[in-house]
Amino acid sequence: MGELATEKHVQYILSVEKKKDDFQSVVMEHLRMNGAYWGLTALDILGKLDTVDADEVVSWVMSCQHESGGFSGNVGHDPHILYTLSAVQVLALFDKLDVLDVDKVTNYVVGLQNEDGSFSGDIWGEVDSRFSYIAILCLSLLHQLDKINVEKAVNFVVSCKNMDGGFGCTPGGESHSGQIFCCVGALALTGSLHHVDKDLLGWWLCERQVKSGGLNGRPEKLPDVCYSWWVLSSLIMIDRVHWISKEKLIKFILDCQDTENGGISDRPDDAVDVYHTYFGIAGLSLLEYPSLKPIDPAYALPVDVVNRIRLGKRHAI
Ligand code: GRG
Ligand code: ZN
Repeated sequence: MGELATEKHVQYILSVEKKKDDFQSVVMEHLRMNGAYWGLTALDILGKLDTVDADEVVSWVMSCQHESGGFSGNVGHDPHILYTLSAVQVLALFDKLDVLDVDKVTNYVVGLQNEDGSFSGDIWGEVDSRFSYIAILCLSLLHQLDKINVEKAVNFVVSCKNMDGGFGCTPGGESHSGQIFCCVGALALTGSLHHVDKDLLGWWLCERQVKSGGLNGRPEKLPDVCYSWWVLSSLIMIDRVHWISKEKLIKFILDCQDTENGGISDRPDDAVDVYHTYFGIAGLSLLEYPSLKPIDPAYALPVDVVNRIRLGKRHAI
């Protein structure tokens, strides 16, 4: 089995962060904030965040904030809760949360909670359990979770639970590993994991491992490196990670590397991108691959960053 081509991946991520006008950058323009979170978190897990100019990143992030308090995917675009979380996470990576007007960001997120406890993604009102997780994580990072109705938020997430133990994007929606990560994460962050049937969900999740060792997102679908994050982090949060073969999954992720030019793809021999590079490296971190910083499965940030934030709260009290 090959090894993780750490140095190549660092070079690949740095080159993507710099290139502003190639094809991938053009299609990614509107979600550059998410891209920044993926690339920078991957660099941090690899122990190479110091190769980036923190001030430059922080000032670009802040130039994406709107009057409403929310952040957009890039300068001049519309704000959305998806980009607001990425902005907060990037600032957390650099230990720069203090540049934020916390009340302003908090008010933006609080304003997106609906009467039934669910969250809309932006002013247009789309509701999805992804946004519940994002709102809860964002406010947890800012120590402002008490500003929303947590009980109602949890009830909405629980209402997205299905007979198979999984979760969908809204009540009645088909179980999908991505939504399961969001719902389990939201329940973990609010101390509500007792709502999960761990054996039933663990069974559904471990069945996502296919012959090649990779994980798929739903029954009958192809394996994809990003599910090494969505499925694996969920299994860890419910203490059932020993139900899959870690060795086989490590091999699948390593087989998806471009060992010549760096980067990781969704499946072996496909084209690499920064999204799958991040989730491949984050998956390996969850699998305790050597020399990688451990990542927290619920916060989706390196454990040392999460500890720094938790410690900050204790000092504030
Ligand atoms: C902080 C890590 C982090 C996330 C923020 C945006 C978000 C919260 C979570 C997204 C969860 C999600 C729905 C992930 C799934 C993404 C994905 C690969 C969707 C593809 O779905 P299909 O149906 O593909 O196109 P399959 O694999 O089912 O064929
Ligand atoms: Zn994918």
